Amino acid sequence: MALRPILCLPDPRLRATSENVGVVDDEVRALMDDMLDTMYAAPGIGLAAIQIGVPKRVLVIDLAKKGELPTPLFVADPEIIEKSEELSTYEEGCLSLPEYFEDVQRPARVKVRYLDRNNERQEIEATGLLATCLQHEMDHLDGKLFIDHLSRLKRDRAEKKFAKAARLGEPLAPRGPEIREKV
Ligand code: K1U
Ligand code: ZN
Repeated sequence: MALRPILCLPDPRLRATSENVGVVDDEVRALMDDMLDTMYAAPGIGLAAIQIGVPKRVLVIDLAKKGELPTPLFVADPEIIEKSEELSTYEEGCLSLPEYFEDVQRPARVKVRYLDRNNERQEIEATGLLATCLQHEMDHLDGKLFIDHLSRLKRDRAEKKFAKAARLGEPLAPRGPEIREKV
């Protein structure tokens, strides 16, 4: 197990498009394990490989709350094969944009095909926070951040805030938002 540093905006590597792994072998499993440890330590509920500087289409998610049994989801080479017309709104955060939270609207339900930790093909139908988190992490694999779903004004403001923090070397500590769906 190893904890890896998480890249923060404006690191240009966050804008890279990640490559499929093709097969989940021991090397990918070791990456998944490091990602899970890094995500738990942050703490967060999801992490994409590019956030630790590895441009592979791999992500991990665990929505279990403090005190609940861990329920990690290991995902490689995911594809959205269905998405709903219906949208839902969550306040999103990102470990690569510490202390920044905004409402984002996305499809309320998605069906995703992927390879699991044992290299087996799986399909998952997700709603609620899991659907949001899967889409957020899959965006990272295409170099997309949740601020790209906001208005130009909000996105520019966020980019300036993080550029300034990087210039000043400000430590922006990761923090969890109050996760709830907007009704
Ligand atoms: O950086 C990431 O991609 C992870 C991100 C995932 C996410 C959060 C909210 C909506 C969509 C996707 C996070 O984990 S931010 C931190 C966070 O949400 C959290 C931290 C501690 C406890 C609970 C939540
Ligand atoms: Zn993120």
